[in-house]
Amino acid sequence: MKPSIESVDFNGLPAWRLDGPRGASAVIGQMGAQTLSWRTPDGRERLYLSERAIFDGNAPIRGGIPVCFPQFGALGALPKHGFLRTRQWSPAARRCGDDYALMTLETADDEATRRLWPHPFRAELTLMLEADRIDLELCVANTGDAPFAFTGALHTYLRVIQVEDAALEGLYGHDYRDAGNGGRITRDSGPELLVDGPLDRIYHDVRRPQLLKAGNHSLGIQSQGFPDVVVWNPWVEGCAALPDMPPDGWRRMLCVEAAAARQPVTLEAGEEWYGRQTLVAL
Ligand code: TA6
Repeated sequence: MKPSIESVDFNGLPAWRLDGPRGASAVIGQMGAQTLSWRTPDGRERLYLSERAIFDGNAPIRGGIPVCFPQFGALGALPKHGFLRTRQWSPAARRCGDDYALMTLETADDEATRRLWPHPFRAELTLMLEADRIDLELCVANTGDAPFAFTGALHTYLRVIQVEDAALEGLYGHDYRDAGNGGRITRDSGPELLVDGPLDRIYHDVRRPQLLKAGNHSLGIQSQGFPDVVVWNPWVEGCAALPDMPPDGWRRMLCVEAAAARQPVTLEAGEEWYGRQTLVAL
């Protein structure tokens, strides 16, 4: 079957389904331009989406790949993770070739965003699906006549069978801000990161790719433009405090996020910025 893109209903919300080569597929929602599913040709779902995620068109959706902008987390006065993840985006481009399907959604400032954040901007999110790989690219343009600064992330929820058996390579030797330890800056000193408790870390200036080893289903993770990598797992108690997660949800996910969090990005008037995260099934 040739790659194609069609409009679908996803838990009652408008979305697009991308069918890629060799049976790969992805779903991207209109709300938040959030990638909600990515299946590789082996039929395996690679993203975690909570069974208790809320699809009311207003609340952030727990799982997939939320787009956080213009604020990462609670690092400022805006709503947590900014306001793009709950906005309705518009389709801007779609293209299919023999070995890919690509969809771009866009959004821009309006009265509602300017009430929260007074800057004119345009944002585009492009999802490109290939057989064993997805690329997500966020492009932000400053359409005003004064500079602005932002933080943000592609808040990727990766699905794992059992997080205690997973290991993340590639962060060795990097400093991270440990939100679980009062924001202390710590240097990672293990060749691989194992998850055996709550994790909420911002790794700084990561230039190497990461490798998530989860059973015999490994995933390569690479980013460009985003200097930081955030690793998050709420573990048992943290998960219990999240009403939109099932009690064992923590076990099925690990967030490995491409982020610009430590240092805000400054965009001059008329300038554009790009950040990309690539996931490759190995
Ligand atoms: O990226 C990690 C993080 O900032 C954590 O601190 C955690 O709260 C998570 O994001 C989820 O945030 P949310 O607002 O979606 O519940």
